[in-house]
Amino acid sequence: MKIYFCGSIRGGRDDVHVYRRLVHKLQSYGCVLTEHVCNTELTDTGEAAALEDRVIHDRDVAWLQESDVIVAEVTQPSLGVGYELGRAVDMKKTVLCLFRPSSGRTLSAMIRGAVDGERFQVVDYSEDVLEKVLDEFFVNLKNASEKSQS
Ligand code: 6IA
Repeated sequence: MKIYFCGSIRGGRDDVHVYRRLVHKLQSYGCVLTEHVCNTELTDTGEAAALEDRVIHDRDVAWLQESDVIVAEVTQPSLGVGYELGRAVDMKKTVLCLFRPSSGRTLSAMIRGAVDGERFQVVDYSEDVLEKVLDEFFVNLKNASEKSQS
């Protein structure tokens, strides 16, 4: 299974420790194409590597296309994550968005409002149940895919 993980980079790196835990757990389900998102050396100026923005964009869109599932941590608002989610909806991908209400923020209506009871989900969670939330999501995903094959 190919997993595309989204998390804020230039939108701010406050939650990088959460991204690390999520990516670590996601790696038990498959290959995470975007492991760099949880790199603690990557700053919000995004200059850790000399990749041009166009190259980053085109490579990420290709990875999105290639992925089986997209998991996004959406607590820290990020234009790039919002853009990736919009593209993912257009590609009819299965998407899980994770939001921490304890942040005191209110999630964008364009993300919360995209929930369709089918492919696009938003789960409000807290860090202490992070692994459990992912376990539930992937078990349901597996059951749904087995059902559609039988
Ligand atoms: O607007 P933001 O920078 O917060 O957007 C973050 C999202 O866009 C992430 O989910 C990434 O998938 C994608 N993204 C943004 N910047 C980069 C990037 N910069 N590299 C890869 N994906 C990115 C250079 C970092 C370097 C380690 C290659």
